[in-house]
Amino acid sequence: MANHGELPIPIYSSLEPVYGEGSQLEEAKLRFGKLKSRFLEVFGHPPEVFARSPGRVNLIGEHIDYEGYSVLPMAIRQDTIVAIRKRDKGEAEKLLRIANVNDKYTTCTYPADPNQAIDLKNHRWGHYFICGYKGYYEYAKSKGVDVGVPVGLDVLIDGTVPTGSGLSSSAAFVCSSTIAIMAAFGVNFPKKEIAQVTCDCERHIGTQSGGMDQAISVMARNGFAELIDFNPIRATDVQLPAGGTFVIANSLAESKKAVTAATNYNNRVVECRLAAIVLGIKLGMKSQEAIAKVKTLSDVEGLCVKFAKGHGSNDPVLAVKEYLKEKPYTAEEIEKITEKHLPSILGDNPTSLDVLKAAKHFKLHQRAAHVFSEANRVHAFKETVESKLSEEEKLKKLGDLMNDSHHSCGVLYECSCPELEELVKVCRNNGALGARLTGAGWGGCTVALVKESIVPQFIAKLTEQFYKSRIDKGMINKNDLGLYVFASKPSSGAAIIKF
Ligand code: NG1
Ligand code: MG
Repeated sequence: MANHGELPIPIYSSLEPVYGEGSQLEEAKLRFGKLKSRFLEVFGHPPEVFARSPGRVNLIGEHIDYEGYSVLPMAIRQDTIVAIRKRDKGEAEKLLRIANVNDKYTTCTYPADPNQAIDLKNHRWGHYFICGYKGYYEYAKSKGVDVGVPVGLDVLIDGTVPTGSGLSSSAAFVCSSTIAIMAAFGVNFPKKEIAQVTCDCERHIGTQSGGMDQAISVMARNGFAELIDFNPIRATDVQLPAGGTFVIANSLAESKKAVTAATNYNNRVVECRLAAIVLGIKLGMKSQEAIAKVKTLSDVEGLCVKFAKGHGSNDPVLAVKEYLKEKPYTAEEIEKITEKHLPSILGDNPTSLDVLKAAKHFKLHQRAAHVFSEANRVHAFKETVESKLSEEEKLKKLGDLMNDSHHSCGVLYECSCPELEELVKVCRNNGALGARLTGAGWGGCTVALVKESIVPQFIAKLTEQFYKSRIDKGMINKNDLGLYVFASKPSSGAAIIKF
């Protein structure tokens, strides 16, 4: 099954197709049982239907999805489950009541108006559900579905993807919410379309995200990593070499992406866009119309490759080296090249204006060099997996690519942090073939490629050399270690469960 995006979200009447057998299934049975009784307790009715969507670990291809480039993530077993019930038309209050099994998250209430604005200045955990809610209505309307008058919804959330850790708890939440809402309204759509809707609607939270997280959460298949292409979204199964295991480890530095967007994530999106425009102009784009169409580095890749070919290469990085200076650009310098004010270039997105206000300068050379080289590494990774090399050679090469990716993220994209650097070093010192930050960075997790045979020792070493001091300081509880460092196999994507 090469591209399974055409299929709708599967609907199951039992937990086995999602959670397999053995201890995972037993755990899931307990979780769903608790969720049902808690729902009844909170809302006075049982839920009608459940939806689940997993978190993910990105193996390679960081900060390039929003530039239009393919990435290579896999789903993890940790997921978000949404239990939902549509309130009867007769029930007076038209409210969305969103409760959580975790007491840390107090119940959020929102009006049932799908056109409501999300209050970005006051971040609340329930906002992610509202993203899905708005997304559902926008999309359903565009498909000609009769959405009727909004009704109240009772919702209970149970998420096991650690938050702020680069494992995409946010996409697991938004995707499971959107799918639960769809299921409550009795509609279903092709996965690739849901991946696109959920990507668009998570942007309501204020980050100019790419579509990787939602695409993998919705389209993953058990046992495979996926190569995700964009425009249009497509997923292609990638069978990872048997002898290797990916170990995920949490740096314990929490990345609060929704609140640091202007200086971190969205800043990089803006820098890439400006780099693309400057490159386009330097490589001969003249008409304002053509320049206005340049949004991402992939839009000027053709021109960059053409330039490289003139120098006997295919590598767009050559154009970056030639035309973008290494010293950071000031706004004025860029405006001189573009002959336009930056707010007029970026004004189509209010969060870009926040970036402009916060930015001192723009590192166009570094960001573009990262994006083009990382895009190349994704293809090298897939080609290595599919090559005729021995298992041993494959694993070594994949590890090298992961190390190069991390270096580029740290030095060129500057999205690492001291805790991630320390953890990556500990991983490599203890036998990892490669280790890198995963997800947006600035905190969160690392992913290490480790030979299957040494996984238990490897985790023991990480515990001793990274976590022990943090346990002693009281940052985490020893009994919770399994939540912070674990080996992961590629798990399955989103599902609707009705029983
Ligand atoms: P995290 O921080 O793991 O949710 C984010 C983006 C991705 C991608 C990565 C970096 C969101 C929802 N996700 O992932 O689209 O750009 O950073 O590769 O913002
Ligand atoms: Mg996220």
